[in-house]
Amino acid sequence: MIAIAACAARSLAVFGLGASGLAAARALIASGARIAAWDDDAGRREAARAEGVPIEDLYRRTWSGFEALVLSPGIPLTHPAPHPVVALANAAGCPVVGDIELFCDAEPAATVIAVTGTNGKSTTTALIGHVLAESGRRVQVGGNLGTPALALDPLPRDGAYALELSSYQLDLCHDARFDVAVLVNVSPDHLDRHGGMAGYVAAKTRIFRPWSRADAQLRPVAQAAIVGIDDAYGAAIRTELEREGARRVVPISAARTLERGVYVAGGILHDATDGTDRTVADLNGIPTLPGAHNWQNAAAAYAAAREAGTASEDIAEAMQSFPGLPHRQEHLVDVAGVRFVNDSKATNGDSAARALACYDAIYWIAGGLAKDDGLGPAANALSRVRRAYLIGKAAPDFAKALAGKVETRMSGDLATAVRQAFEDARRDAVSGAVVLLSPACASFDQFANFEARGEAFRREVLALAVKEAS
Ligand code: UMA
Repeated sequence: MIAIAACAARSLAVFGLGASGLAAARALIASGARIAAWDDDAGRREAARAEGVPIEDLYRRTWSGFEALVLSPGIPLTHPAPHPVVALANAAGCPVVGDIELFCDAEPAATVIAVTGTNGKSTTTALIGHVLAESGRRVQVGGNLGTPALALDPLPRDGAYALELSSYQLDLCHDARFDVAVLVNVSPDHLDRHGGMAGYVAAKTRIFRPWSRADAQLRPVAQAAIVGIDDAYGAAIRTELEREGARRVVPISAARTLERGVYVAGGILHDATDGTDRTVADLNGIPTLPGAHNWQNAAAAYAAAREAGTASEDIAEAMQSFPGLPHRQEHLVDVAGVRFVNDSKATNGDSAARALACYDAIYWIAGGLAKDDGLGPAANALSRVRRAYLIGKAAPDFAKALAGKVETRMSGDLATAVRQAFEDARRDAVSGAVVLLSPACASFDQFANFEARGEAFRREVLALAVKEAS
């Protein structure tokens, strides 16, 4: 747990007692803050009360005594409308902050590497953590990825934190600063929450807020900005950062060679950060980093690890043993020549399109709760899809969008989709057949979250494997 000395004896409201809110409440109590916490869910309140978190109804409290509201990232801050508790804080002139702001208030001595982006930020963060750990560094990995930032262990100056930050978390950052800040890519996502693309991009760019000159001199490494420039948003942000000149800027690309920066061409990772092009690693043989989108993640992770002081050769070697992450193009098992891949984390069309580019004969399970742009880029990435198995609320709309492009089946639920996709793949007997769960949708119509959806897929697939083996 991170101690936040700056919060000792401060009076704070904490709203939301899920993973991040509870971690914040624990860290604040341990740091000597006076807190009043609340959650709309009675079960969450009781669980927190049972471990000693002071519970008070924040809808009925006088707000003048609070110095800040610590808000959980999933609770609406500004759009579509501020949550009523946020409105109470705003009316009382009480600043609204998140757990990442508190983490930075704790002034961690170690290097803080923060990673954001629309897609690939979890993989990039995990890869950075893996590379640093393999090179002998003490490292803690968390944030949006899973372990809340305030639940991580304190680290000495030569350690490093790798934090995945969502746009929700960045929206709640005001003075938070990070040593190495990484933006992997930007494409439309979470637009309802940020009031449109401008709000989303503004939240993402908060990751690059520079240290003051005096503070920068006290940090363990020089401040750096790693920016993916394969999309127009990232390219514009890079230009702006270079114009500002506060951070060293390292552009990265998986789409073109760069005279200066880190790029991947044909799966070969190149480091040209100082203007001299050096070949660093061959990514083609790393099974946990398939596809060009993972080249982008690897380039970002490489650049971040370099800026954090890791040697090129050590990074290249450690990448080879990256174990990958669950629910992100996770190879589960091969049954009767059919490969099953769990990409439940693909909650938008952009992410699904990236997975659809990686396999040759795809039996594609898609659907759930669609985003505003429906299938988005996935609707044009169908050349290797042999059939689509549609589930959840989005199924009728996706069937219309795919009509005339690819044959679809209205599977309805995941278990049916797995069964139908396997039967078809086995009957077709083409080489390289893959049953791919890459839904291009949120999961909330049928599952608690994408992890639950991925675990349900895993259970269905393993049951099928057992049945086939018996
Ligand atoms: N709540 C209320 N009132 C409301 C809404 C929610 O009281 O109107 C309460 C809920 O009852 C619950 C709590 O708020 O107890 C949930 O807070 P939360 O949604 O912020 O979730 P946490 O459990 O704190 O998890 C958060 C991140 N969740 C979100 O941003 C939605 C987790 O990211 C993250 O792993 C965790 O902190 C630790 O840092 C998940 C996520 O889905 C994976 N992230 C989004 C994404 O990746 O797209 C941004």
